[in-house]
Amino acid sequence: MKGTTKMKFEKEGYLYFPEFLSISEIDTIKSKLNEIVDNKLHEIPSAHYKFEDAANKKGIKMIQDLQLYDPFFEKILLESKFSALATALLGESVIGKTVEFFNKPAKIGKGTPPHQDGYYFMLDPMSAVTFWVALEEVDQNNGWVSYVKGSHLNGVRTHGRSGTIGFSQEILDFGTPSDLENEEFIATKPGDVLVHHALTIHRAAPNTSLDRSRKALGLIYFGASAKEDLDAKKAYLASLNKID
Ligand SMILES: O=C(O)CCC(=O)C(=O)O
Repeated sequence: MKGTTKMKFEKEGYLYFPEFLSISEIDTIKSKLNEIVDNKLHEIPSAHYKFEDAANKKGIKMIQDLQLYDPFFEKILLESKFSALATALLGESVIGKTVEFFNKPAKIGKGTPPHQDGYYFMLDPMSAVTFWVALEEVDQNNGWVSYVKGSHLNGVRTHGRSGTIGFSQEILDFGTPSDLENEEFIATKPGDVLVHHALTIHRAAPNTSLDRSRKALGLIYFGASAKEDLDAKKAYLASLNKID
């Protein structure tokens, strides 16, 4: 990675890498995911996957911790271009934390509320990055992702309940002139990759298209120096279980 790329990441809080993965790599990921969704969901604890239509268990929305259920995803997390890039971006060795599948089914896929991953991570120092891998064409109609440029430099904003399945927290005062002026929406093609710092504010639009899904893979890495506040995290997770 070039020094200027790292400087851009440090200044803006996110990067866009077109064609980071090949179409054949994307096809393999998609067929692995299809296999899990169609035939293996029952092997995964129900707390680790969610449907957009929860009442009718229709429209898979997300699967968490894929690395625990398939060695293919464990390998992508631990021995890949992603872990190498995370190391370069954070400037230290990294720990691969999780691989997630994010989908927004056509018509019903809800928007992802504005949030900072670091609010959930509870790390000190906040050394962590999230990759977002487009598995399909994504644009304004089916749930493109946006970032607020430079927002990682201003600490953690106040979050509260969002009411959105899978993304329970949102930034309560999101939408200030500065948020909106600095927000960039990014259209992506299969194989394109976005990466953001744990404090970068981001969200995604709903899928209002009639017949296109919006599939993506997320990968999270913590820097070796980042210490998790495990008690705070436990208390936070317990509070979520009580109210969600
Ligand atoms: O794909 C989405 O809708 C949200 C992704 C996200 O919030 C993330 O990658 O941190």
